[in-house]
Amino acid sequence: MIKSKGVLFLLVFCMIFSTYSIAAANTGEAVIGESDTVPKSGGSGGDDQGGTYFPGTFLLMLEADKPEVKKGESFSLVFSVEMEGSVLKGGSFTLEIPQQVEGGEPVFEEMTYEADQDGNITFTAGEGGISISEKTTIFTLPLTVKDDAKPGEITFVLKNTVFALDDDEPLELGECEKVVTITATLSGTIKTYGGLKALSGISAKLINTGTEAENELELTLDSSEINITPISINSFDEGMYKLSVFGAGFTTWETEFELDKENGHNFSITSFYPGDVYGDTNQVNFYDFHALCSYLNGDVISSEEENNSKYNIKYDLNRDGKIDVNDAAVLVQTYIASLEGGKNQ
Ligand SMILES: [Ca+2]
Ligand SMILES: [Ca+2]
Repeated sequence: MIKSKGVLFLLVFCMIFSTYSIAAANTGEAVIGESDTVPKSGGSGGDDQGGTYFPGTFLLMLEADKPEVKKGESFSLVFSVEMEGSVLKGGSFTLEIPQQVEGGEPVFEEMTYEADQDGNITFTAGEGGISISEKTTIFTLPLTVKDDAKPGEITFVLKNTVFALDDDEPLELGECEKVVTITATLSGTIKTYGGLKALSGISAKLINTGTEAENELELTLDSSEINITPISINSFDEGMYKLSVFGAGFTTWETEFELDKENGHNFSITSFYPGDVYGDTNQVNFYDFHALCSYLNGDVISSEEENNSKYNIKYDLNRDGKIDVNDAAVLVQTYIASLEGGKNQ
């Protein structure tokens, strides 16, 4: 269902295609007629020879560089215009930005602009204006989907569009909109313990329990947690899945669930514990502490030393390249946390 919507939106271009009827008078003035598709119109034009030159066709386009976006993903909204034979001097518009996204600064082509807090933007072209004939980009707006955005369609509306063309009165053009779909995703955060420095030997897999097809998930580490990079639900068949997070020296975290194509999944994992260096019970306990201390035996074992066959990553619980008393401290900390949090929940 979401896929078919996505195809539909590929076809949705915001276009206001406005044809003006022009009646030339002997005085050289041209009268711009009312248009069904442009709520208001105005302006006049003429040349010294009495002919009419005011452009007959306006095409405004609001487009996105991606029809579907995920939580946390960046994309661009592009406003462009096609007006045969016109020189654009400046203008203004109001841009409504849905709350599911946050934006950067718009980037105007060869123009300066001012924006107020209500989304009203006034722009001015450089000296002499900008000649427009073929499709010309007015601005590009970089946007990012917020991490708490709900999946679904969002609409960008550009309205109150006024263009100053040539030396004529400002011309009020219509409204323009673009629909973008935020796709349901699988994402998550994994709490870390003891100041984890790297993700060496740590991975997460999504396994279809029916077909046993496996997908390795991309992980990133920030100061306090591991993030599962959001992945579009549309990539997966419906059915039951297992999510596993595992690492050398860590307890394994697993859950089974039915894929929710409408809403997606966001896992908050707090019981992926460093310290399970001994035994197969998926627990951190005194035996692990004893094993680490015996292995360490008062030495600092570094992965930096050449041909260091003694370094075993499973004991390097904070993944700083050394096995030392700090890793024993991590084990104690995680042992307490695992007592409070229960066994591998
Ligand atoms: Ca253990
Ligand atoms: Ca270490």
